Amino acid sequence: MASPIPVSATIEKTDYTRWRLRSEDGRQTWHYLTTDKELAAWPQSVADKYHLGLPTDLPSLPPAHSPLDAARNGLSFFSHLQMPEGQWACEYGGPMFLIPAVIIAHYVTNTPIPDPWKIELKAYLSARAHPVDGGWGLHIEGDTSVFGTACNYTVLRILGMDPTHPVATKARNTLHKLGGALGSPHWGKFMLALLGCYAWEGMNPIPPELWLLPTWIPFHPWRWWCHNRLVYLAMSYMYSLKRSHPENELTRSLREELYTQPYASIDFAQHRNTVAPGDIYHPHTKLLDALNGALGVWGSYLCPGVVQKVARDHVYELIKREDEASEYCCLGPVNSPFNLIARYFAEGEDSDAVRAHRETLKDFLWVKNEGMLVNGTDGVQCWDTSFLIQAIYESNLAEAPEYRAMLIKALQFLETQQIRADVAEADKAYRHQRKGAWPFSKRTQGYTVSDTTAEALKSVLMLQSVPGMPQLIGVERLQDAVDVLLTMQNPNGGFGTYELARGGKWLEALNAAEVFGGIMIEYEYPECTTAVVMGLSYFRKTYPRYRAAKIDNVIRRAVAWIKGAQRDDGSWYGSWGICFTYAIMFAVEALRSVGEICQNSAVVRRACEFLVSKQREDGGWGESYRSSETGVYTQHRDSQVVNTAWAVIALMHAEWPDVGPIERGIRLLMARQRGNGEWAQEAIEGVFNKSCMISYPNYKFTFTIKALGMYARLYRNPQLRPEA
Ligand code: LAN
Repeated sequence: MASPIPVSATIEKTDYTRWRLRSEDGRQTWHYLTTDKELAAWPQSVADKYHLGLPTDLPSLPPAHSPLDAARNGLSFFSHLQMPEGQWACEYGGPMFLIPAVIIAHYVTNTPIPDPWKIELKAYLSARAHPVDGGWGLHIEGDTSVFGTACNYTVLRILGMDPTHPVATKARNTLHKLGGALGSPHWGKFMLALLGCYAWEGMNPIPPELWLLPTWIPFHPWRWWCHNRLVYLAMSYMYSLKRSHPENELTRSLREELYTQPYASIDFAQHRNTVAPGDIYHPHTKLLDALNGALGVWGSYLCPGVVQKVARDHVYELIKREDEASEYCCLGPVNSPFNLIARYFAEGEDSDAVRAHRETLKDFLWVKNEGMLVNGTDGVQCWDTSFLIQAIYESNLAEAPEYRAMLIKALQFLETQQIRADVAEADKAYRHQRKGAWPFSKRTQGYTVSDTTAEALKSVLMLQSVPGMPQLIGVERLQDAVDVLLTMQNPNGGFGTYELARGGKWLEALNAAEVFGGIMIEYEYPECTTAVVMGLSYFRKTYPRYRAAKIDNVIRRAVAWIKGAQRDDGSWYGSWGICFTYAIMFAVEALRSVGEICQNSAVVRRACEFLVSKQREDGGWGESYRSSETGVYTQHRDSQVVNTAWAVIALMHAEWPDVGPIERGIRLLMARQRGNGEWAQEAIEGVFNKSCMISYPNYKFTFTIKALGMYARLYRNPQLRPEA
């Protein structure tokens, strides 16, 4: 077995006492201070230290003798991490293809990379290299893949790591064992082609001309899930130009390092469909291969140059609309750097758009003990803030004076982050209504999501119902949020993420990304559907007259959809958290809100029986990310605090008649708490597109505190010893 690389011996680090996290109107960016004057003027906060893995020196708290003590201790710790603007920030890493997208974009657009970033990016990739083979996977816990290894190896070289460095050597050897970069999936090939380290003729086509088709065509790109649509939008622009970074010493060298044969001898056109078997999650269908073949002929021989130009110009207009509607932040960390490259190719270095993009890329960067990484979004601000508010409310602590200031700040944050206007000419940009919505991250990013809007709406309603709480968000604005939610229900009653489903499920047959599942269209999700049911239910309680018939109808159909989505074994498949435990928690809450609990509902009983059957010896629950990949409940090696919190919340909502399993779960949560009130980071919590995992580090606080607090409220806070 290969030996692990002694990281400390070979990897440089910056001085961690110099990093600071700033938040301005929800925009979070890390800064490395260089002068003593700066350091004196801007002290490091507890939150900075915590995120960087430095000692926080928070005191030990009195030991918890009851679940409420434990919830309070958790809150005491977590309150120190609140940002001055009122939100909670955290790392949002996991995916291992985001650093390549951002760093390759820097390189291709001649955007300087500051030295402290270079040092910490190299440190992060070194820390996250697979301990045995030295490669990288699709995500931090995944098996080594060609995509992860080829792209992150390339990043290390861009950042100045020598090919003879032990980290680079080990990764390259592994890449070669896997067949070299020829086996990269589509997005990997694309990034290497931009750099000039893969030939454009080896790419399956991404023609911008698709955007010129009439919109009634069932596979027109406007119908695709927005993440897929916007990544392919930018890709199609660059594909059509077939422009690469000019050859230089580094790219010439990479051309030889990345492959198992001399670059000049490779017939790239033969490798469009070469993908390393270990990388594939969603294999090509015959339909996709046929379409790729036809589009290849179209692009090479049939498409008149003028049509290409018209298509490219049209796509460029759409890219500009995306930039402007998001203040250059963009939907996510792939289309953002890709849009930067498109704008750079079209307008050159000195354009305002290029400058603006260079700034906003910083919104995606994060620094932690292991180094610098790229987050899955420009933060988790609104989402985690909503869950913290709900945790306190469900624990019956919202009126406690000691949390008042923290809650007011959280409410103030949500007040500032509601989206107040629709996108200009929304139809032309294929954008959904957004006025009144809350985004996942910050207002300026500008995307409504059904459940981020609903969770924030619910949280605001909860807080504003607390006596003496300032009424920061007036009824019109709450109605705006309701209005958006009411536009987001699909004909079958379920809710997707950002938009209505615009295309048929058969479109998944055209999924060209190879490494992800469920990427082509909006699907309905129990998590999103539940959140909307809950948001609307809270609203209806407070404002029973506004659009009452419509709201009743939407809730009724949503609940019916949730029931219909239950699997035969009583579970629901979760798409955004791991996995069944997550979705069951949501579904059961929605059912409870319409009065269905174990005593009167077979649906709820079956869900709880499923959960109880998965409880482990130590009283906890622990689900592996393999559940998300395979669709089969898979136990993690260990119980997990976050899964346990989700499971006991579900059982409590459902009023599972036997308190035994719930109490054993609660004891596990108490036993895992540290003396200062925190919980340690365990396995990765979240997922997208079935195959890629993503971290939600704040869940170990928000859901755990909620579980403990709910237990205290429902079972009169008995004295409990932590041990099971
Ligand atoms: C997210 C993050 C939040 C998440 C929830 C709100 C939790 C969910 O309930 C709905 C979907 C949503 C908004 C979501 C969708 C997909 C995202 C944006 C992500 C998982 C974070 C990163 C991911 C994005 C697709 C990553 C970039 C990769 C591509 C395949 C483009």
